[in-house]
Amino acid sequence: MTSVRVLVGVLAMLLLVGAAVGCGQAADKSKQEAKKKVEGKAQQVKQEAKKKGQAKEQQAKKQAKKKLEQKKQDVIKTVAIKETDFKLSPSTVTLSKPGTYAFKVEDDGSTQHSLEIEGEGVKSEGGEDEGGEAQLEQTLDPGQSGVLMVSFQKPGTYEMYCPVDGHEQMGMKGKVVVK
Ligand SMILES: [Cu+2]
Repeated sequence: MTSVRVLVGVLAMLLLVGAAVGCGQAADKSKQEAKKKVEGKAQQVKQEAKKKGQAKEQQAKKQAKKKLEQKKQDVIKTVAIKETDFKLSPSTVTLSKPGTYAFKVEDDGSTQHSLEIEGEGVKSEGGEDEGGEAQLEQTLDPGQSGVLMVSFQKPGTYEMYCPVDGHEQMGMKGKVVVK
């Protein structure tokens, strides 16, 4: 009888120990799961932040592109003017309507030249602006070119010439007709 009691006692102890170990393992398991959960969430937050950052960057890029396109649209046309010693080519430029135009001026001569356009209604865009005239910011060296942005605010005939000493009198002049 005694041995049976001992056996029961041992079995009961084993069961208890087993339960305790099982409990511990379960606790470990739930700890690990909690850790996994936290890590997973942190990663998710990180990824979302990354996504947000990328979206923001893309939006900024889009806006910059839009702005650039808007600026391009504002310029109705680019007009090429070649300057030689001492002529403007073409010497008459005809534009279909008032608005902003880009004059791409190239010095094809062997001395320095520049370009100025004047008349009531001329507004310089970015260059020197003294009211009624627009002048290329720089004097061009032979082979060099520059862009003069000009806004014509109304139809009319405008003067254009090279403002370098005496060049206008030598023939470096022409006109811009705005329809
Ligand atoms: Cu000149």
